[in-house]
This record gives sequence, C-alpha cells and structure tokens, in this order.
Amino acid sequence: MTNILLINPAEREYVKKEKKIVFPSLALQTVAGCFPEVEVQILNEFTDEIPYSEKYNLVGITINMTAKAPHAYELAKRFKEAGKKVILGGIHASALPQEALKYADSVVVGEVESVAPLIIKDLAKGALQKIYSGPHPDLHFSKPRRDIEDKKKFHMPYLFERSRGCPNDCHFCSVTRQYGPKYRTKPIEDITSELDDRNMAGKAIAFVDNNIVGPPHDYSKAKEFFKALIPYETKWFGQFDTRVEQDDELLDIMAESGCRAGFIGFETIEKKALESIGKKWNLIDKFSSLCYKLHKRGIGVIGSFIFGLDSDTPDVFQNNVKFTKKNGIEIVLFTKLTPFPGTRLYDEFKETGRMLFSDSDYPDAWKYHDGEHTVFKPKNMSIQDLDDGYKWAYKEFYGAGNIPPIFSILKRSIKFPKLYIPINIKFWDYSRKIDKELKDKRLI
Ligand code: B12
Ligand code: SF4
Repeated sequence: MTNILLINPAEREYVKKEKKIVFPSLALQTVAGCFPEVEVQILNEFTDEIPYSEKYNLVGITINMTAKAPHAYELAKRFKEAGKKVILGGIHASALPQEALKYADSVVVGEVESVAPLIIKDLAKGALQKIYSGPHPDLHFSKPRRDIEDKKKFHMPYLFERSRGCPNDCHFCSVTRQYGPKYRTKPIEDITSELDDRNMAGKAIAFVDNNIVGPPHDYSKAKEFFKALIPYETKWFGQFDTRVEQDDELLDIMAESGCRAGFIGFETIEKKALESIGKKWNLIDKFSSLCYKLHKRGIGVIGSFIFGLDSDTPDVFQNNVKFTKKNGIEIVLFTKLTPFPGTRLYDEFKETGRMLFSDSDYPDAWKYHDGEHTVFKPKNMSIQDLDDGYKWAYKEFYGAGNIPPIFSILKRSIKFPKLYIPINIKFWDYSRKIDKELKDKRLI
C-alpha cells in the first residue's frame, strides 16, 4: 500500500521535543484528507522525532510560513539524500515554486484538493511532475483527516475552516493571491456533521479562516452558519474584520454561538498608515466601539498590530500601545512589517531596493521574515527606532519583570482562562527575554 509521511517543520532544528503544543496542522490534516485511500502519517517536528530512514513512497513537507523555509529545505534535502521522493506545499512554496523545486521532486502551488488525484496517479507510475497547480477547489471536497494524530499532543486539537479567499488584497498579505479574491465557504452541514460525529458539545474549537464572517454582503450567510453552531455549545475563536461593529445582530448571534475571542487585524490606529497598505476600509473610528461591543458580549479581543508602515514615525509605538491598554484588549500581537514573497509589498520593496538582504542571502535569510526581525528599510524612522520600539511595546504591554504580572494577566483572562492565561504567560515570557531572543537569532 502507498505510504505517505507528512511533516510540519519547526523554524529550526527542534532537539528538545515538547510533550504538547497548542494546535495540530490543519493544512496537513487537510492534505491527508485528499489521500483517503492511502496510509498517511503526520509528524510535527515540535513533538516528534523525524524518521529519515523509514520506508515511505512520498514525504510531504508544508512550508506554511516563509520563516520556516530554510529549515524545511534542510529536512527535504536529508530525505532526498535518504532516497525518498519529496513534495513541498504551503504558502511559501506556492509563492516561490522554482526556489522550492531545488530541494524537492515536486511542488504544489496553491490548494492541493484539485491536484491530489493526479499526484496519486503519477506517484503510482513513478513519474511525479515538477509543479502541480489546479483551480481553487469547491470546499465541500476538503475533508481533513483528524484520526491520524493523537489528540493528547495538542491543547486545542480541533481546528476548523469555514472559508477561503479574500477580495481585499491588502499589500502585506498573501491570502488574496494564494486563495483568490472570491470568498468561498464550506456547506454548513459539512461542519455540523463533523461536530456531530465527534460529539463536540461544550468543547473548544478554533477556526483558521482569515475572516470567518466574510465580506459585509455575506453576513446573512455568516448568521445562518453561527445559528447552526448554537446547539453544539462549543466555545470557539476565529478571525474577523472590524466591519462587524456595524451589525449588532451578527455580534449577538456570534456570542450566542459560543464565540469567546476574535483575532482582529487592527494593524494600526494611524489612518495614513492604513492607506499605505491598502486597508483604508478598516474602520479606525470604530475600533474602540468594536472592543466595547465584543467585551459586552463576553468576546475577548486578540489584536494584531504592525509597526514600520511607511508613514510610521517613532511615536507610533506609544500611540498603539496606549490604544490596546485603554480598550482592554486581552492579547496583542505586535509584528514588524514584513514583505512576504507573494505579496504586493514584497514586489514593491524588492523593486525599489528596500530589502535589507540581497538575493544571495536567500533562501537562508527567509528565517528572518517572521515578523520579529527588521528585513527592510523603514521610511520615516531608523532600523534602530523600529527594533527598539517593537521591543518596548511588548515589554510595556505584557510586563517584562521576573515575576508574571499576575493581576493583569488574570484581568485579561477572565473571559476564557483556558485560552488566555497560557497565551498571556507565553507572551510575558517572550517580552522578558526579547532582547536575548532577537540577538540569538540575528544574522548580521
Ligand atoms: C491558522 C494560522 C495560524 C495559526 C497556525 C495554526 C496551525 N497549527 O496551523 C497560528 C495562530 C499559530 C499562526 C501563527 C502565525 N502566523 Co499564521 N496563519 C494562519 C492562517 C490564518 C491559516 C492557515 C491554515 O491553517 N489554513 C488552512 C489550510 C488548509 O490551508 P493551507 O495552509 O494553505 O494549506 C493548503 C495548501 O497550502 C496546500 N498545502 C499546505 N501544506 C502542504 C504540504 C504539502 C506536502 C502539500 C502537497 C500541500 C500543502 O494544501 C492545503 C489544502 O489546500 C494563515 C492564512 C492562510 N489562509 O493561510 C496565516 C499565515 C500562514 N500566518 C502567517 C504569519 C505571518 C504568522 C505568524 C508569523 C504571525 C506572527 N507574527 O506571529 C505566526 C507564526 C507562528 C509560528 N512560529 O509558526 C502568514 C504567513 C506569511 C508567510 N508567507 O510567512 C499567513 C499566510 C497570514 C497572512 N496574512 O499573511 N498562524
Ligand atoms: S489582511 Fe485580511 S483582509 Fe487583507 S487581504 Fe489579508 S485576509 Fe484579506
């Protein structure tokens, strides 16, 4: 029988294995679901030893983050040296298939559902093609296999996906090019029947969608979906955009359906900066009201902010941190602007000579494209300003002393302690070690 090994790589060699990590890889469970007749094993480098010498007909590695690419290529090389056929997929491999092909036999560009049957046929013939690329699939055909992995290895073993695709094409984001501009959804019954099968009543689940409610003209379908979730009494969190502020009924239904946290791309509280990344539709004037409305309904806010946008000056750090504190945001994610391949931002910065690394530094330098490192020349501040401001923001929000700021962590975690306490503690730990962390990983 055909035997496939799928690997979720870490960003670097992971010698000391974890007992438990937060999530499994829905990408790999989904890839496995496309090969229902085949024996598939999924390994996470964070928790599992990687067996290079076992017998596999094919080894698949996901490069779902650009920062993982150098290490993923290293793993691919080791498997090739051990005589295995290797296939790469995921958002980075899709953006730069010719680079990925230097380390593998095949690369899947985009979503695997529409090309999986061909891959299996070619594998049986012993004639894998170099590039596989198909149309954006109907999500009804995307059925992840969750039975393969041991649930005990994950704090939150259940990741779901309602949709793919986004019409907005923000300059820093890969999603529109990877999944197309059309918002595609799974039939509601595909999700509810899985919840039935797994007896999910009362359990915590995460939706990985970039926007679980979709564009505003689709809210009626989102409402229908959330209503269908109500009887399951799950507690869920997902990502959505700020325009939900304008529909109280939608917010009510979301809360009733078990939403306990929303991951929201505020990006910045500076209007000009939002315009510079093609996200001026983001409702800056409603940010505070949105936080208030979500909190009122028992929904916590996980806010994402980007520093180093073209109009940003050194006071941007203070202004944004002040906003997050004032509005009681439970968890913040500060990232430095990062030109990921496959985005408009990357094309623009490369063309205008604003990348800090030269072509010969890649692929190794991809490991710095992680949102923590500065990889481009900022416009209205120095690289030092960006580095210092980024570190300051984390320390200021999470506290950077030797003892966790227990009172503020508990205050921020009241709504969903199981989720918020570990994440808050993780970020507190990150902020107190931030100088060392960034120095250790630095290339130049
Ligand atoms: C969920 C998610 C997370 C979760 C990950 C949970 C998990 N275990 O998977 C969490 C919250 C941890 C996370 C964190 C981060 N994330 Co994230 N995340 C996502 C998100 C929203 C969905 C990913 C997903 O599961 N999609 C569903 C699966 C089914 O789709 P898929 O991965 O594309 O897989 C399909 C194909 O690519 C292909 N495929 C994929 N792998 C393989 C492998 C093989 C062998 C084959 C054949 C095919 C194949 O087939 C699949 C089915 O069609 C994406 C955006 C997006 N839509 O991709 C961002 C995204 C991947 N994240 C991103 C980033 C930047 C981050 C962070 C760095 C943010 C930060 N600054 O902290 C961190 C990094 C954490 C880390 N160190 O790993 C960026 C990556 C950009 C880039 N080029 O690197 C994305 C694209 C978001 C964006 N707007 O740009 N993230
Ligand atoms: S940042 Fe969000 S809204 Fe913008 S293109 Fe990406 S997924 Fe769409």
